[in-house]
Amino acid sequence: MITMKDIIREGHETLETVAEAVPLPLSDAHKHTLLEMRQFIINSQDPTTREQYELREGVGLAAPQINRSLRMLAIHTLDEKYETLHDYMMINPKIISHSQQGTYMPGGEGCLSVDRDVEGLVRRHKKVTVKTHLLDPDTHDVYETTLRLRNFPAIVFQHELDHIDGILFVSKVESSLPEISPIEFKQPKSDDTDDTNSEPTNNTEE
Ligand code: K1U
Ligand code: NI
Repeated sequence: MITMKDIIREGHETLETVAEAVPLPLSDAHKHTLLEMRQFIINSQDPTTREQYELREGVGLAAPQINRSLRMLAIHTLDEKYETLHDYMMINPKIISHSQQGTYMPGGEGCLSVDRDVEGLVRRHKKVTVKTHLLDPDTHDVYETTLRLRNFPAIVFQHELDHIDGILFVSKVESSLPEISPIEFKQPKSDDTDDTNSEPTNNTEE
């Protein structure tokens, strides 16, 4: 099980190194690592497990953060409207196109490899189209696909992609971004809202 002890921190050379492409077909060892990375994120989002193992809550994790210099990453998060689950284990992802429009996290970004609050905003593409191999969490099959991500999931993806390119968000912060708009997060649903279909759906890729 991955815990905070396995996560390397700012200053470690692996976090400043461009990671190597992952050989395909995916080895059982690399499959295991990616599944463990996804499980870490899920554990970190469960209040009981988070407290028991003293985890920091996260929505993504890239292999270099556990000192594996490989182009693999996991994302497990709802979108900014709390409607769609984005659950991906990506191998050798590439941005094939992106919007001209930019966006940013209104309160700045955080990182499990950075143990301090960093003030400032990080410019990101609002939409990205990503070609990647995905590991299926149920069948453990690997397949190639194209994903279209926008807003919060797109920001998380770009943050994780930076990790596999040896870049930390701290090197990208700007004090203000007046020409672009931040992501708007919907207020989390309260119990008294009358929404007959409030379960998140899974993002479907093509
Ligand atoms: O890569 C990492 O260190 C994970 C990092 C990813 C990330 C954070 C913020 C913007 C983009 C990417 C985190 O998950 S930090 C925790 C976090 O931001 C968060 C946790 C729970 C709910 C919502 C956000
Ligand atoms: Ni990070």
